[in-house]
Amino acid sequence: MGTGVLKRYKDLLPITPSTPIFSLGEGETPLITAPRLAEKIGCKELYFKFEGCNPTGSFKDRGMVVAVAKAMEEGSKRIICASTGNTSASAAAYGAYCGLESWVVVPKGNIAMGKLAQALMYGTRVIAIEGNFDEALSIVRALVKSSPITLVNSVNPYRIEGQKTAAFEIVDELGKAPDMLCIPVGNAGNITAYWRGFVQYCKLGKSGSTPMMLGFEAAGAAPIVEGRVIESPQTVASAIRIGNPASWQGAVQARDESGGIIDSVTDEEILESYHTLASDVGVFGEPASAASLAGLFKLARGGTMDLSSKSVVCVVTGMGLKDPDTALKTRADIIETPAELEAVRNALGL
Ligand code: AN7
Repeated sequence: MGTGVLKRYKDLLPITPSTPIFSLGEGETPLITAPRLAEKIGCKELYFKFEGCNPTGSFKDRGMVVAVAKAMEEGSKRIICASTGNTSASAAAYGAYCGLESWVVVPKGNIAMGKLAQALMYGTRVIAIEGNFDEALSIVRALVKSSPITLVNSVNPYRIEGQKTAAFEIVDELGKAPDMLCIPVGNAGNITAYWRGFVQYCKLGKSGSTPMMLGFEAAGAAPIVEGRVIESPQTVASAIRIGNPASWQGAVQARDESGGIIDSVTDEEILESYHTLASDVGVFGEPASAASLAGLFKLARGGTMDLSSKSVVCVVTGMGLKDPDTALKTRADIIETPAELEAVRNALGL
């Protein structure tokens, strides 16, 4: 349909006659089937929901278009967010489209290069704090209490509403809910949103069941798994370097109501799946996005769950091109030769 989230899901979103309807082309992302990897893992069907195909390269656009439309409806002129990178790129793009002033607060030195480039190009004001995401979020939450600025982090309920549309798309495409959904967990807004979407579709009679929700945090940034705030979270997956998720309760509820789990995966496991996803499936996600596949591998290795009859969807939350540094740091096997036929032939072993 190519109409965007607001138009396509008008009836299932908090939209009124005075909500502006616009789109940068968010949503309708591919659900990619991966039969060879399914066989390797031992599950019946495996799909990747590639959210990197959204206009700014991450799932955030689904929620941002709703949050920004509502900000416009309310007459707001300025938006702000804290971000590990993707939210800032998305806020900046939709802010630019709507002519809003946008500000983003990011953890200095811990945001992928492509995301920073996006925020700057879209014309947002970037403030890099000497601190982490959790500190940035508490600063912007305090700021909006005393200034007329709309907060567009996922504590803004319209963000979650928009993001649930990814669950709708999965059910629409498969004709039913999958048995399991694997998803990275950072600030925990997305797992909350997917669960809301699956439950809503079930209540509407559009699916007969809801999936088991399997959320995965990075091991050095796993507050929900450890049951405590992590003061100084660490992980190669900078997008989910979060120690005190705003939607903590939403994630726990999704886990418990769906009979699922929230577990952690190590940086090593994340990087291995990051490479597997690209080289075995042709899907280049960013490191944080590989946490879902890493989690599925861990589950399969653990052997506690019989996956052989299960259909599994792994959410690939963001585009790998956003973080060329991690790609090039972990895959550097380039062969250099003189510009001669023989040299290239030799290099290829022909
Ligand atoms: C690629 O941009 O929090 O659990 O500030 O960018 O809903 O937070 C990003 C999070 C997963 C985690 N994958 O989602 C931000 C930000 C990617 C992400 C997550 C993020 P949530």
